[in-house]
Amino acid sequence: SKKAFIFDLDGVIVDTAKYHFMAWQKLADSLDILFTPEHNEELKGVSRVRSLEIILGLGNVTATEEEKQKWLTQKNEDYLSYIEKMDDSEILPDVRETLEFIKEKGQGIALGSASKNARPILEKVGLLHFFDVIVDGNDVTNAKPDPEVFVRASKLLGVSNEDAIVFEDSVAGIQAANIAGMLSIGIGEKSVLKEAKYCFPNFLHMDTSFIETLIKN
Ligand code: G16
Ligand code: MG
Repeated sequence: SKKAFIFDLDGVIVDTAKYHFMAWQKLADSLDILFTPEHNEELKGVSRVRSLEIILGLGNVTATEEEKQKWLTQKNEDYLSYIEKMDDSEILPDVRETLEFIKEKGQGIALGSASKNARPILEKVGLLHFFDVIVDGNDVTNAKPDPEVFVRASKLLGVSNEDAIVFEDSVAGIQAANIAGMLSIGIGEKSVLKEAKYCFPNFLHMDTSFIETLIKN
């Protein structure tokens, strides 16, 4: 039967984590909060609002709703300015080839991202046309590890959860896939993505024969 291949965006398709980090660091600096690359690990796959809460927590900063809104807007404006010049050189290794292979095999392809900026990013790097379905931060109310984003994607592809395969770089995302009963494939370090059914450092390490097996099973 047809499978649903669901891709996370940040950290799987493109490395936008560095731009998120730059924008959050600028905000943290302005609030005198120490925010390091190590702290940034906690923000992977996490929504914008939740990310701000984590950063404010690091500095024990309390704020009004109005202030928080202002900072969220500021962060996103900075982020948008950093990604403005993004192009296809920022696609992670072998991602395009993997998408092409899955497409040739007639399988469903979806994006399942927490980001509200997912569409313009896919457009900038020239990968938008591969996706039959896009579910992003604008469509869901519950953030990963809640499986809402992936469940919605497989439903839109007309595929059951059992026939869905999720590529994820975050712990929260792997948990979301597992909770939904989907096959979780970690892209990153096995020591971090312990709960993933399979794990690869990147798509260069994933043979097309592995994807063929996923389609057949
Ligand atoms: C991405 C990033 C997160 C970011 C979130 C929201 O998720 O991993 O760090 O906070 O999107 O992004 P935005 O502020 O653009 O709405 P994913 O699910 O693509 O890895
Ligand atoms: Mg991610």
